[in-house]
Amino acid sequence: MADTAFTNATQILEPFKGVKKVTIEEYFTSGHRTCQGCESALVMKLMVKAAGPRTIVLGSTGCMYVANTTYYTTPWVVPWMHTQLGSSGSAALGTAAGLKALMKKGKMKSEPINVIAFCGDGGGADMGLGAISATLTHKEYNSLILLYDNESYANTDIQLSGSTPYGANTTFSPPGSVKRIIHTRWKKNTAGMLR
Ligand SMILES: Cc1ncc(C[n+]2csc(CCOP(=O)(O)OP(=O)(O)O)c2C)c(N)n1
Ligand code: SF4
Ligand SMILES: [Mg+2]
Repeated sequence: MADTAFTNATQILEPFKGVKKVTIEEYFTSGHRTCQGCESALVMKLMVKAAGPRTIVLGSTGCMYVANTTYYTTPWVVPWMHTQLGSSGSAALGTAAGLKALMKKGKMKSEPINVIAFCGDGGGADMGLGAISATLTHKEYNSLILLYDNESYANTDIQLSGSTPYGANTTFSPPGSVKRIIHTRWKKNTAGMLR
């Protein structure tokens, strides 16, 4: 039976005003093997705290997939799915469209569910830029794409990405005694391009 109450609504989330107001519930918890002090893991932890429990997370290949889902372990408390390196946009759109269809047909309760697809800078600023661009053209589906930018292809040993800043020392741009600066491109303005 079709659900006539379907509205395709977005969740209204109140911002945490101050560190003491941040919820103690964890939706990204222990069980990962990121480097100590990993900033990208902190992004995941805080992102899903802000989004709340009615959230589906999709993650493209990279550190936040590989180090977070070592065989038979995961820190994700909310539903999570891996997607291919360049397909965070497609995964977000497909999931949002799937939820919309199921809710419209009355096959699941009609309620706002956050669909958040994350990607690294290699996955989002380089490889998956086209898919993200296409997803942004579909206003009829609710999804969010979060690019965590560690300014390199970190998971495969810190190679240059389009997001790597000028002069950075990476495995593809090691400084030497003859040439101190190997990487001479400026960082890509991904958010600006997409806007
Ligand atoms: C199509 C494809 N090409 C290459 C790889 C190998 N690969 C796995 S993770 C990764 C690095 C991804 O970098 P980024 O998206 O910036 O995420 P980070 O590892 O920095 O978190 C690469 C190149 C892959 N998995 N798929
Ligand atoms: S290499 Fe990967 S796991 Fe380590 S700090 Fe960087 S993003 Fe985190
Ligand atoms: Mg990266």
